[in-house]
Amino acid sequence: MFKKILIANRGEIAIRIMRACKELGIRTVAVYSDADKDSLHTDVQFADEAIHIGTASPKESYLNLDVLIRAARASQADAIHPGYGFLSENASFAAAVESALLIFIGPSADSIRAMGDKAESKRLMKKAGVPTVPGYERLESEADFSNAAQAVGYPVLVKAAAGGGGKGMRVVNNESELGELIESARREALNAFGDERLLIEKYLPNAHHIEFQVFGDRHGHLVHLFERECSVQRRHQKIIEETPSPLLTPELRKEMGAAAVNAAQAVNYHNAGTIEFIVDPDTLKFYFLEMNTRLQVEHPITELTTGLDLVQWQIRVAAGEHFPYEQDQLTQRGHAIECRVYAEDPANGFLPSTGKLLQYIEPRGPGIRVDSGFRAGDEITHFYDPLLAKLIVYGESRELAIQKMQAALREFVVHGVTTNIDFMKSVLSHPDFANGQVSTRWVENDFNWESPSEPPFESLIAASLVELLVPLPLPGAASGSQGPGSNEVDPYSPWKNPSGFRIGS
Ligand code: MV4
Repeated sequence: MFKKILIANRGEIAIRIMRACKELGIRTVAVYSDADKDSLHTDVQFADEAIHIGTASPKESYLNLDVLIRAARASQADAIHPGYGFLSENASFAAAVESALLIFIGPSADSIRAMGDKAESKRLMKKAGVPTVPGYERLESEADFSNAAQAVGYPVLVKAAAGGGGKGMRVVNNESELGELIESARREALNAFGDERLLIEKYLPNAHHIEFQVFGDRHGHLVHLFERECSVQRRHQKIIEETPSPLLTPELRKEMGAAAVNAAQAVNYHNAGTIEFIVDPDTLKFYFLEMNTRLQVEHPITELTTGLDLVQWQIRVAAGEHFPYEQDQLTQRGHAIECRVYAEDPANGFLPSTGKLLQYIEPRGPGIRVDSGFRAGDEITHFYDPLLAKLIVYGESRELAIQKMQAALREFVVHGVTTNIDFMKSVLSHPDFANGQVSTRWVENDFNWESPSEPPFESLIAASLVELLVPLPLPGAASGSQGPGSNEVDPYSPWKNPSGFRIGS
């Protein structure tokens, strides 16, 4: 097993990975930029060492391959965990890590490369018998595009061949729009990926986004860990994820799971990965979209319903261990939901909200998990993702999980920055959500949110002052008393003496 792992990331995911390392008895190396000098992920309670890697600009720190590999070497780490985002899906980074005789905790550089190109991965999937959306690749002339669109039938979707995540994507409703939208999609694709190749697909307007977690070891054993329903999203930013998906039947789940395993096997996949599908709710047909060759933000809901620690297993299989469970030994139990608490203002076009976290109290209780990289007093800056915390709950059923999430959101206290907490409460209490009838367009097209009217600014100031300045008394304790038990005739009361130990008998 590894003795020391460098975590090439920041915030909540760096902390999540460090917790797994501690549990496995592995030492941890944090890295940080100028902006993260005092960030929680560098704290001694999580990291054994912390290495400064550059300026606040990601290009000069968390995206700098050379500096990260040098830091791993200098600290004598055996392996690097990339987390999600940053360099996690950069095939050159994975290759450079291995060239430096370190272990990349993730798939091979070849798997990352094969799945990185959408046109290429789509061709691979078709060959492997994984359903893909009807469409055409390798289009050159205007006539090629026009014929392809005609053949699949409008509306069509124009996508960038090089990348994913919705960049360079255009819905084309009829022939007259085609030329212009191809031009703008080309420009955007060239800008984002340095590659202007496009493909055309049949557009599925009411699709659900359902992804399957896959997991493989280095010995060719590969399973799926069921699905996550991620349709509640806005501008390709996910907001709420849950598992199981309310849309899937046991038969469809089995079929999609088998397709996900096939997809991953086609690129000799090992470690954690995710196969994204869209599902047409009318026909219940499913189609491969892309593969994310990394751990995902929403992995905790899979952990809560399967009972597995995905990050621990990522580390263990990277070190060469066998993944010990067969597909038929793996089960889903209960229901889990994740809400992404963002520092943003839903009433103002979801603009990021920056500032000092004046007050920050996470909800607690049975079945509640909070993954966050912040504590009260921290500064939320514009340099990085505005994700404040992931609130994850487990309930025996979907209804109970929704109720628990509602209560937990009400308990979450954040002062100093604006958050989407009220927005999410409102989504969770919408009948469409209760019925599980939410497609990827729902938040933007069908959900009309009105922010609750705010209390006057003066009362907010007064309330904040009270919270900051007035010390809270112990419940039931008059000032100067011996504590809550002092009136009782309990000879074992810890209040009998200041140390809490009994003196004599
Ligand atoms: C689609 C689609 C409908 N039809 N393809 C969005 C990002 C990229 N992963 C592909 N995406 C989509 N492809 C066809 N043929 C709808 C989406 C889509 C989407 C997919 C997953 C999650 C959120 C989404 C939001 C809008 C559109």
